[in-house]
Parts: sequence; C-alpha cells; structure tokens
Amino acid sequence: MRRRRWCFALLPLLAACTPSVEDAAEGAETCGDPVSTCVLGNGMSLQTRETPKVLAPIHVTLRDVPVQVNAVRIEAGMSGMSMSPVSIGLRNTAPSEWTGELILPYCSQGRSDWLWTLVTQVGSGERRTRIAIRVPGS
Ligand SMILES: [Cu+2]
Repeated sequence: MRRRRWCFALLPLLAACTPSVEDAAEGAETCGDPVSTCVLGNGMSLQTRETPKVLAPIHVTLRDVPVQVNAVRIEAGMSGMSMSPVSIGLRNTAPSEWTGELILPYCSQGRSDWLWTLVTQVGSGERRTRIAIRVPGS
C-alpha cells in the first residue's frame, strides 16, 4: 500500500515537463556550485547540502537575508518548458537564515538547465531573483 502511494505521488513529477514558449533565462545569475555556496548580487548567499539532483530532496539554506524579510519561497522551472509549478516556502531557522527542501521533477527533454526564482517578501512587496542552476536529470 505504501509503495503504491509513492508511485502515484511520482506520476505528476514524471509527466511534468513539455516544451513551450516562455520566459527566457536571460538576466539570471548563475550558481555553478551551490554546495560550496553562491553569493548572490543582492548580498544573500545560497547553499545546498547536497549536489542538486532531480527526484531527490535538495536542502537549501539561504543566508544573509535582510531581517525585514517576512517570507521566502523558491519557485523552480525551466525556460521554454511548461511544467507543473514547483514552489516551496522556506522557514526562518535562524537570524537572517531561511531553509527548505525542494524536489525537482525529471525533465522529459533531458535538460538540466533549471531556473530557481528566489521570492523574498518584505511587507506586501515581493522581490524576485533568478538563479540558473544545473540539476542533472540522471
Ligand atoms: Cu524540461
């Protein structure tokens, strides 16, 4: 019973990704090695506990987040692909530090050029930072 439920949970992930005409990756910052931390142009730094892989939890820590930020989430997608939205909310785990766990679907086109959008909320305003991160599909 348990195994069957897991399969159903995976189905939408496997069917997630089809080509479409959408926003391009231009303007995104590149994070080449998130395990050893990427300092972003906005002063925050992003680190993953493990080398990002699809279909496996990726533990993300965001540090040096301005104290006035009251919510942080990560939206993940691929430019030119339409896919079920991947969006996770991070938790404020220490002063200026937010963490969360992300699972990315397998890309049916074999692509690995993921775009993560960091959405930080201050009051009712949102700021979006786009980061290009390679997440191998296999
Ligand atoms: Cu894709």
